Amino acid sequence: MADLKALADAIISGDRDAARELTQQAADENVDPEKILNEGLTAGMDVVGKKFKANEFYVPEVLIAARAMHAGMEILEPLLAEAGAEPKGIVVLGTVKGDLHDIGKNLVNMMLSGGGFKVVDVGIDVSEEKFVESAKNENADIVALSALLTTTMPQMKNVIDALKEAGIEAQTIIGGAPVTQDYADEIGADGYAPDAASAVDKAAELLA
Ligand code: B1M
Repeated sequence: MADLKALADAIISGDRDAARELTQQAADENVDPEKILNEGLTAGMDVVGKKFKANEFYVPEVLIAARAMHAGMEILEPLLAEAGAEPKGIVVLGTVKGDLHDIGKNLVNMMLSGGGFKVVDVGIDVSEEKFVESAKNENADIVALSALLTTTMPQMKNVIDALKEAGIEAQTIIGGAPVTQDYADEIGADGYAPDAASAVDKAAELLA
């Protein structure tokens, strides 16, 4: 019988083969794909996020868990699409212009995807025009900006201003090592998250 607790545990321990097998087993038994996602894959990633925040897990453990999550998602995605399951929200995510750092951004992507959001990753060195265009095209609920350099932080304000100018109502979340809540307040971002797991909480809070 499908064991979603074991599936969550497979994600937490980063066991890709077990994650794939247990997802397939649950799908074969016609368990609702949303239930498999929420009680298996996302439940596991939620624990991973909490452990990461508490410094019990580090970047490698998160990457391995995300890899296991992807293995399950490969099976689940077509089933979710068939069932017409809605994501929790659409997030356009990128590292701002002039900045090539993407390891943190990729973790944010993995956590948000694991948390049930549709993430459109627009990459690194992304101009304000590109953020505006993607937010429009994707009908984004959230535009999420990462910056790792003190010299590229001001670009976050340019993106936020450009979104406002274009009349885009998406909420904005910013993060990255030099970014702070004070800075978010200063430039008019809707939210700040200090780490990838907190970005999921913040996104959920903003869309609640
Ligand atoms: Co660069 N680099 N780097 N670098 N680099 C730093 C950031 C630096 C602190 C190193 C140092 O001097 N001690 C320094 C910045 C100084 C500053 O501005 N304050 C620096 C510099 C100066 C530079 C160059 C200018 C160096 C040069 O060429 N002279 C250059 C700039 C290139 C450019 O971007 N234009 C440069 C280049 C590079 C590499 C390309 C070599 C490489 C990046 C590879 C890649 O990303 N694919 C690199 C790396 C690896 C680093 C360090 C060593 C590690 C960054 C990292 O990935 N950390 C870094 C020093 C350090 O941090 N120890 C450094 C791990 C990652 C998981 O953490 O990205 O902080 P982080 O993400 C966290 C949170 O910040 C948060 O969640 C993540 C996980 O919880 N977070 C968000 C991130 N984005 C978020 C978005 C959110 C929410 C949370 O919401 C949307």
